[in-house]
Amino acid sequence: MRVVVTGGAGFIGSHIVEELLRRGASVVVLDDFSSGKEENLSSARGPLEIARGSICEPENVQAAFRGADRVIHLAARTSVPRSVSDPVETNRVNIDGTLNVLVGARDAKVKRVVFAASSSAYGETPTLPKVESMEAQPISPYGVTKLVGEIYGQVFGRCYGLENVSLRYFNVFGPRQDPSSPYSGVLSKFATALLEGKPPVVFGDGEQSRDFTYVANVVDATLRAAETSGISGLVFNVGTGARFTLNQTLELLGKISGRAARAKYEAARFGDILHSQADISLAKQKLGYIPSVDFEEGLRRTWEWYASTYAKV
Ligand code: UD2
Repeated sequence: MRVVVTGGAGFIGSHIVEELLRRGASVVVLDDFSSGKEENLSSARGPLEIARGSICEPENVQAAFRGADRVIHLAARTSVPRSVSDPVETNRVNIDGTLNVLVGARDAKVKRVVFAASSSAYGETPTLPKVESMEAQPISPYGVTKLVGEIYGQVFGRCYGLENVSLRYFNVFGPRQDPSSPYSGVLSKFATALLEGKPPVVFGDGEQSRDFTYVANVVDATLRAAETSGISGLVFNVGTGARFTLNQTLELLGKISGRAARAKYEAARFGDILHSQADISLAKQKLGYIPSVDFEEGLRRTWEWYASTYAKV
């Protein structure tokens, strides 16, 4: 089995690549290294090719997809606030780039494309938990691009018979999440703040909540979506079904790390949603997905990784 992972040098992608190799697949990573890093793949062992290039160039996509059985499409501009400040760039990569991926997959007769969609498709709908049958109401350009990616996939299924599955990831966290941008995931920020002996910054009162999903669960769901038959055209939530507030999270992290985790509270971030929580019944039923690493265990593993990686520098 030959699998292309676009964005395979990124945080989530590199974990997927490692697991594919572990299961005996040969893997091609297509990545422009704009946010991906070579060191993310340094512990990957097995038949791995790295194609350096952007999905925005159709030639890169064509070359990488030759002979592929599956494509797992993660390459994207992933920041919500950045999409607000530069919607054109996010659109170019996330929509035009995804279209190139779908055309390339169709032409290379790829069996299936698994698309990394996002919980941001739900936007501000107040109902919890979020179910796939709810109306999508994205409130950021990023959310729009991810929703369009789902629809494009489904349309390629209809028009060209290309199998496609979309996964709405909910707040993924774990080792290798890059803490260096102001838009980095909150848990990477919290962990590195504690290591630096600085107070973690909380935007708002800290009572907002998220369905924080440890990356190993996301890898498991993604590989199930690549393999399970009879699910083409479907969209699945990939979360844990639980939610934790930032205040609860800091308390847990303080306990795990043994460090004082007293927050510095700042003004709420514009455009933030208050609560997010996935209903994962559909993924359970159709993919047999059951999150195997709960939040506390995920947080412990994540802390250990940041402590060993960032303590050295
Ligand atoms: C996540 C995803 C995004 C999209 C979205 C869907 C990440 C990094 N982003 O955005 O891609 O799928 O979900 O809704 O996973 N916060 C702090 N202090 C900090 C950083 C953040 O208090 O230093 C707050 C932030 O204001 C928000 C919460 O923590 O209320 C989570 O922020 P985030 O950037 O980790 O993720 P989110 O939910 O905005």
